[in-house]
Amino acid sequence: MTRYEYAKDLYAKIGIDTEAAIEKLSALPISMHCWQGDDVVGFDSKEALSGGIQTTGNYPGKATTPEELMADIDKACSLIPGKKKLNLHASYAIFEGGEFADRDAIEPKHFAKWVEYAKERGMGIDFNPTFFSHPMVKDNLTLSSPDEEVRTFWVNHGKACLKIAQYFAEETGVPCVMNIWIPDGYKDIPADRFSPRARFKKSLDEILEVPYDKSKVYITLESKVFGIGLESYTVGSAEFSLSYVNYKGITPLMDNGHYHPTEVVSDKISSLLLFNEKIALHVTRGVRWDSDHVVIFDDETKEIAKEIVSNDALDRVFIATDYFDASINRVAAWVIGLRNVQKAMLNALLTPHAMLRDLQDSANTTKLLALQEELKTYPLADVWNEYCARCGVPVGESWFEEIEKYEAKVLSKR
Ligand code: RNT
Ligand code: ZN
Repeated sequence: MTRYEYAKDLYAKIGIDTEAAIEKLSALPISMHCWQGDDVVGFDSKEALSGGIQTTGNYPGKATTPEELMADIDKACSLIPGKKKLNLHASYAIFEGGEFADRDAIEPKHFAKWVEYAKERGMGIDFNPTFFSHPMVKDNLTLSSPDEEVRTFWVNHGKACLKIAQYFAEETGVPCVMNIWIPDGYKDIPADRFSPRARFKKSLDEILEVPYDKSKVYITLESKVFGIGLESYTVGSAEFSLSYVNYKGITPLMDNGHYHPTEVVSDKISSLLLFNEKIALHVTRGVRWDSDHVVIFDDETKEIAKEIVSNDALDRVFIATDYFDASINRVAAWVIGLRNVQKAMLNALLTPHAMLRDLQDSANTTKLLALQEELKTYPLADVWNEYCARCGVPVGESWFEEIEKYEAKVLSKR
């Protein structure tokens, strides 16, 4: 008997079909954020990263060209099991032959190379307008700016991006999630909290005037609690974002780094599922603040996965990663984080949710706690290794040898 067969029997005894779990996981797309590969720099301007987010560290070998970034994404994908979707930011537009278009004027053709890349790999593409790291971000404001020239520039950026999102969906045949996140806020106590939010609302209304196919593009709005240098007030707060989403029938996006440190996204998922057809997540790891550390196999990541699976919402939740660590090998950072998201999903798929729910409903909380704790030492690793092998990616820590080789051969030469 192999270790997998032994595990399969053990799980069968608690009513879990490991084959079905593996099958479901193989079909679940995880949207992989391109920006881990180059510290959120992009290709359209060499402006320093702004918007109250920060990459820290100076590990050698970051991608500085589209070719390098694509090669690094390929390397990472070869070590990550499961289905991936590519998540791009507008700042990753690829200009050729000396041509350039500013953010308010980008067009689908500036992303043709990415479409070609994704199609060759059978991947869908998600998209994000880039409302930061640009000279038209004035006084840390974009869509909520009182300066009409600034606000209009960013409205036009949003509109341009919506057209590009639809192009991605049409080209790849896979719906595109277009996520709107703006950094707008104030470092110190604002005199007027209302007007910036009113302007943000107006700007979003204007962007959404662009006709788009709702079966092809899902527009999401990501809230935030605060950014670095913007500690006292955030225009796109949780209340603003949820209310706006509700008013326009778009999709809410929760990033688990965007709440107060004792709030957890796992507890918010069920509420949003009750009132939204779809929801979206940025899976990250905040350490004391929205630090965007690499996702690990920790309790909250497992709990988020549990909420998706136990609420039978695998086809209602858009799962994307969002972190940026510049202090370690960036390809490894992708692999570690995405393998952990996958592992957390597998862990949730191997949990007997119906049985546990019955214990809750019959108020048998003693047995519930006992079982929840016993399940923690079930042989998840044996099913995980089987899943990796079937996906054709390295089993266990052997993937790291590939990182060492790639670093020696490619990254260290940059
Ligand atoms: C910032 C948000 C946002 C960004 C990316 C780069 O706090 O999380 O999602 O991380 O768009
Ligand atoms: Zn995010």
